[in-house]
Amino acid sequence: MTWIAKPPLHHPTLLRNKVGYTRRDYEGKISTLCAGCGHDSISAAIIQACWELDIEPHRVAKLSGIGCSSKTPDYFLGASHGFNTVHGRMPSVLTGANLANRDLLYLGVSGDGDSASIGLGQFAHAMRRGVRMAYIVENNGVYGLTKGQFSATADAGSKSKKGATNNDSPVDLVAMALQLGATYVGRGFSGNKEQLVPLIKGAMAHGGAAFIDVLSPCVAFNNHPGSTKSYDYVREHNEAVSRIDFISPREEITATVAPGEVVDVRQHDGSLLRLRSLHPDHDATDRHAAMAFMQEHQARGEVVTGLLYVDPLATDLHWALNTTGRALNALREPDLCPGAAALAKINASLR
Ligand SMILES: Cc1ncc(C[n+]2csc(CCOP(=O)(O)OP(=O)(O)O)c2C)c(N)n1
Ligand code: SF4
Ligand SMILES: [Mg+2]
Repeated sequence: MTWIAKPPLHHPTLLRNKVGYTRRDYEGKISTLCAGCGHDSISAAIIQACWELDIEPHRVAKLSGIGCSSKTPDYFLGASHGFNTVHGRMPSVLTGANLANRDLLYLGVSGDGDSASIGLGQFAHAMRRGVRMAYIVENNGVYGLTKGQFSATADAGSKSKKGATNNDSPVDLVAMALQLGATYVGRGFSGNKEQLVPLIKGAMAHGGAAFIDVLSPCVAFNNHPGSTKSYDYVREHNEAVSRIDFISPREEITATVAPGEVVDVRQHDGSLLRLRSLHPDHDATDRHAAMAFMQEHQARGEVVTGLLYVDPLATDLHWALNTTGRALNALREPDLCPGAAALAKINASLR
């Protein structure tokens, strides 16, 4: 059915957001992924998040690598900027785009193969440098596109569809993002849209490197008993740390909740993350506590999901490099060439 184009006309009564768009305006082409693939649910959550955030589609740049996961930007935000890069190279291309034009909102979409194998170095440096973006890994524990080989996030002892055992230790991108200095770190599950949509909204509004690892079962190659990335396994072992509500700066804060149950975290743009703690011993604003909490629960075989860590005062690479506040691609010759007198002054200071 992938040759069928979506009809461009929408029903006139469809609900519009504050910038005048319907949810359909945030969709892309018809997906070519396998029916039931977790990645399609993540695309739906991204569409929902951007529509609810009232983001004008032309303000978003979506970049990806190679893989079934990296194909998904074709299926959402069809009116946004997009760049499908080389396998594992999304972070560096996104970094360059972000430095050239800081006025866009950057969405990096990747897979566990794309980010934890060939792109591990790229992932690490984007996180540690604080490149402002929402970096989403659609994690299924296999290379889906190339027919189901174990990826670097496959758990030791987990089994392939044909019964082979994976003996290698897994790379945990959440633990790495925390250690490397990412300032917004969460884990979601493609089967839990209620949790995923606000996680994505918080990441899009975040002022630094935001990372979300989304467990996203591959129904073709990794959804069998013995897999730790199947729908059944994740549902049975999921341990949610918090329930998150995202409140944009324009919304009135009306909910009243008993103190102690809720932590309000205000991000730099004024948006509010309202965290209803489901675990009294989890503090999402303490990086070291978040790491210890996650590793403790992981050792018990639990898959911890929710917002694990956030630094509301996050800074980004532009701040670190002290770049100009205006997008570089908007600077004209008079801005870039200060003139002969300024050059003479610089030369004199170097003599
Ligand atoms: C440089 C390079 N090496 C290898 C490949 C082959 N290749 C394509 S996709 C892929 C793995 C994709 O896995 P993942 O990122 O987990 O995405 P998924 O398909 O599982 O969503 C590989 C190894 C490639 N395209 N380019
Ligand atoms: S092969 Fe797996 S990851 Fe790729 S589209 Fe099919 S279910 Fe999704
Ligand atoms: Mg994969």
